[in-house]
Amino acid sequence: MHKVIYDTDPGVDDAMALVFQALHPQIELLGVTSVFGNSTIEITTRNALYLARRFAPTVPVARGAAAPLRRMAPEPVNWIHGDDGLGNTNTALQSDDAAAASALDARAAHRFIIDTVRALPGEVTLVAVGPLTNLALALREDPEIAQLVKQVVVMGGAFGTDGVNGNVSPAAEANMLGDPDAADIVFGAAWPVAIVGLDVTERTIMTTDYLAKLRDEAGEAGRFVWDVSRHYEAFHQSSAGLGGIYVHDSSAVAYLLAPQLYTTRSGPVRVLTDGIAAGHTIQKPTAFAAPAPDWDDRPSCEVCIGVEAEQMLALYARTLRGEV
Ligand SMILES: [Ca+2]
Repeated sequence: MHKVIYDTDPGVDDAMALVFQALHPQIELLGVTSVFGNSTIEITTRNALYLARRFAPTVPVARGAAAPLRRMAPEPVNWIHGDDGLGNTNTALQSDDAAAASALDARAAHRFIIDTVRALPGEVTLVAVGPLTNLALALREDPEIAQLVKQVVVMGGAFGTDGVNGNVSPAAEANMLGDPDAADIVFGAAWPVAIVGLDVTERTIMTTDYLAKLRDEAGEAGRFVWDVSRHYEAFHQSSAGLGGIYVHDSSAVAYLLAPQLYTTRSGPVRVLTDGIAAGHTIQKPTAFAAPAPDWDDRPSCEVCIGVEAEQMLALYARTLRGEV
């Protein structure tokens, strides 16, 4: 059983990954923490509340950071996730905002993370699929939590294994550029970190046929995933000519549930924090012989460099159909 805090900036693929976690019997969601990223903190928090209420009704939601540690908040990427952050379905907009706000946990997200980790030492996994600001703030306020967290699984980064180094700039993946300082802090802390980046998420594609099958065979969750992904799929079609969508955030959940589906490479990871390549992730693989002082004193991370994509997609579909 995995006890999970889901740190997220919903976001279409965030929503699809929340459904995945809510329906998988080996995941116990302890909380959902919001962060700016795909949209403003107001919209991502509203979406997190909506998603939790609909798919994980007893799970608390805590509002997180509105901006990165040292930068301006990025503009919402409405052309990818829709004006409402959920593919222009406007489902969350129709919810009762007053009731939703009163359901928010009183604590800030980073405080919620600290309290939950301290209450369950060694048991909590952080699945982080947005900019890593909340995790960095938690470390800053209570550095000892690094020793108390079971595992951190991050969706983010790109390590160039297929020649891909980014998606929002030629050098950076979106969550890394969202807060490069926070990412460099999180990858440098003494907790076990696995990084699920574009090297595997862009090799895992939900085709239109796959999504249509979910719609027809996976009940309410399948219909929701279909509806919420229409605008997102149109973006993938127009920008990459893809007949489907890349599987970003749900890949972090799949790694947690089935790490055997992923090939990983060990070694410390740095994130460039300034300049034209800000947000660029660079690992020093353990096998790399030359000294590299900026990496060598940092803990090793597991970076995903290969995936059994068909098996990942089958796991997601089985989970939504209630067959796990
Ligand atoms: Ca996300």
